[in-house]
Amino acid sequence: MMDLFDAVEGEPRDIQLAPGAMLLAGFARPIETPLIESVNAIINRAPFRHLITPGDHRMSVAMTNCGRVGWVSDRTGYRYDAIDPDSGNPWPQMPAVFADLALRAAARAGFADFRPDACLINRYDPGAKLSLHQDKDELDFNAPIVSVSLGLVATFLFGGLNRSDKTARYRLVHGDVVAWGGPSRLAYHGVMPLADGEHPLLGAQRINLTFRKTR
Ligand SMILES: O=C(O)CCC(=O)C(=O)O
Ligand SMILES: [Mn+2]
Repeated sequence: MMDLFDAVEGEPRDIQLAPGAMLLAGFARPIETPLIESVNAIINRAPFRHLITPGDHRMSVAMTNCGRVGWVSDRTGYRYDAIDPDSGNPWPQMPAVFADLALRAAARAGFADFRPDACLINRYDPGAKLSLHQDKDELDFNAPIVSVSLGLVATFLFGGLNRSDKTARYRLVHGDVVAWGGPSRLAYHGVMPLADGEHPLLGAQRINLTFRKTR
């Protein structure tokens, strides 16, 4: 396990997790306020909800989306959909501050011209977790995934291309960005159960923004 626990929080630095996978520590920190304001505007129109998996399991992470399409799950499967199934309306537009962050972070990680059309917004309350999975519902695997952490600290698991590959653990703090693409695009990853705590800006939760180019 790579130990990042003694690193200085909020100090920008880049760490390679694997070929094509970079942790940009503190990258989103300078725009924390507009990011949080944008999240609040989105969840006003498209509130967080706990999706049901095809296996009839209620996800512990609460989710919503912005962008042209949003990631949804129900008993029939996973998909990207232009309509929020809860409201029947299109998802809120992707704010410019989101698209710009995703573009800049991807470029810094080595992926030029990243134009995501979906942003999945995850809310982890203490105890919520995301089991090891691949992001593979997109049609375009040439584009990376860009993931932004806000709020409480999480332990992120990052493995290889097979579920059984060994995973490394990374501590993600408020403002960290992880980008994975190229040879790591289909790497297995997940989030350990969130530890309780109180973040000065977000309270007892972690918010994650995951940018995807779906087509
Ligand atoms: O919360 C995270 O850091 C990862 C989220 C994720 O993997 C996903 O939404 O697919
Ligand atoms: Mn994922």
